[in-house]
Amino acid sequence: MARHLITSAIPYINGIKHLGNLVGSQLPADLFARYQRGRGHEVLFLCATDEHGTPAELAAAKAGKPVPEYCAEMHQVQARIAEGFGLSFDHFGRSSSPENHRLTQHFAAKLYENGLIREVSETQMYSRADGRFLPDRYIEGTCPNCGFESARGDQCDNCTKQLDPVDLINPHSTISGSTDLEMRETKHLYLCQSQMKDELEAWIDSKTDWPVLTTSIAKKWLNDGDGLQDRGITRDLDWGIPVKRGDKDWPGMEGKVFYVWFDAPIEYIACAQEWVNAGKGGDWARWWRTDAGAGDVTYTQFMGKDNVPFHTLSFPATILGSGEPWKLVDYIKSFNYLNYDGGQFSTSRGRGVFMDQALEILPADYWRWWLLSHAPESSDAEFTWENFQASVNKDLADVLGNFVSRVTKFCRSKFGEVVPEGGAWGAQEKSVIDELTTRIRAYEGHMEAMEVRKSAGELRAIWVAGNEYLQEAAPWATFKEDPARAAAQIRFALNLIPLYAALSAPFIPFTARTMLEAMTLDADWPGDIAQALERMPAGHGFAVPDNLFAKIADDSREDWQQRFAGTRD
Ligand code: B3M
Ligand code: ZN
Repeated sequence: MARHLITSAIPYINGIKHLGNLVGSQLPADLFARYQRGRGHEVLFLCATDEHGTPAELAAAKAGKPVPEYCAEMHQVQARIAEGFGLSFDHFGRSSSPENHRLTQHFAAKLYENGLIREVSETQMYSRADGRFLPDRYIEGTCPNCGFESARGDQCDNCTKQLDPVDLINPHSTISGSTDLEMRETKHLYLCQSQMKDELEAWIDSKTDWPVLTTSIAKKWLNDGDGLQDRGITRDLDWGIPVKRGDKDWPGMEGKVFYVWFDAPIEYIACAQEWVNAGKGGDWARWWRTDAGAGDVTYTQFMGKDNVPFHTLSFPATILGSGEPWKLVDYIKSFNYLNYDGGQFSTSRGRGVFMDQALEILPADYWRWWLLSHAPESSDAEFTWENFQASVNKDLADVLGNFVSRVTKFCRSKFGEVVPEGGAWGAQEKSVIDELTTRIRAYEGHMEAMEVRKSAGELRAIWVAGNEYLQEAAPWATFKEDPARAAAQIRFALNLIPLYAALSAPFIPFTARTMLEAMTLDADWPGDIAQALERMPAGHGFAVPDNLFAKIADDSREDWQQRFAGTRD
């Protein structure tokens, strides 16, 4: 049994995420976690809300609530929606947890002891109109790298370059719009990433199996300009983790907090501690400390491409720089963007489908299937309602749903709700077993490699094989001349249902459960396929499930297209 530590990028607390966010990290991470559990491996799957920084402050202000109260509420909301989508986190933590406070302050102390933090007196943008220093996100201006006009102070959304606010051309305050900004002196801590460049580069070079998307972004920022830049890790904000050296005050840093991107990845570790403290697990260290058994853990991270620099450079710099035996990530699966109907998803403009709305209109599995089978892996992908409708109606309703419905209903009408006898498999069944064996082994290969679209394609082909069998065997015709042979055909087809459920569960867990419940079986990953198709012998009782999927009508599609064109709140 292998051990898999899996984390999804932790979503910002500042509102409900859209489907593009979902498919870029949490959903494929869930697919992989469910698959590895299905194969019988030990999995710890963690996610959390990212609660610090200006996004949280801004959203709380907009909601008219104190930040802690806003975060506590939004965490609940996000947790409920995650559950609705079947995201099977072992724990859904909070980056504002006491565990993360302690651990973040601990890392800062270690980095300081190791000479990797320096204090920098710098001048920073102060807004006279707003009466405060402006953190990165409260400043917008033109990106010096690509010329994009709405680049934020911390990163350009257009070219992904990590920025410092002072780099921006024509900066203005996003609170008041004021350009009456002045540079004032303030002291901050910098993480000396540049000192670790060689170590980081060697580590990234050793990851020859990583997706090109991940390594190309890492390499780009590793060698950007003069090379890896030192990064400011503190901010003049009220909300966040107070800057301390372990539990000791940090002279000169009073009233400052750590930068959200410093503490957010540390939450991956703190989340395992929260998981233990919530009474769900016994030992976090065997997942995270190589001196406590984490040496044999395979750690995989999932994230959108804009998060890659922080996970390939900044967070590893924190881990390596601590000089302590923390587990480093083994594999980073990153994603491109999902666009929405001819444009971009936009949280600020309410354009596109958000996670709560998606669940209001259709069951989670419809979305899971479409999103995963169209995951933006090799390039950006686009959601269109036509494509979504076609994919749900064809793959789910016509292929899988129809198969289950025809087989179970035909059996009920001719043999009752028990698996009929009817003798041994013939040539037709054996050829399906051969095809399925090849396809299922290919499916496993794609799932191991986290090739999401290829996995979906193979799974669809596995479903199609069942439909084709049914079409060719035509038990309804066979029944007239040779009822025993028809019984064997139906026994074979019925046995495909629990097989399909086990294989499909990572993609469509709710439907898989319905299928298994109808067959009164538990999921069992198929080893030998011929054997797997003997799980339900003659006499095994089952129930005809309700239709697994309803087709999407043109009317509904058009309604939704209108409704989600933009203007949420
Ligand atoms: N919250 C950004 C995002 O949700 C950020 C990820 C943090 S991962 C440690 O895309
Ligand atoms: Zn740019």
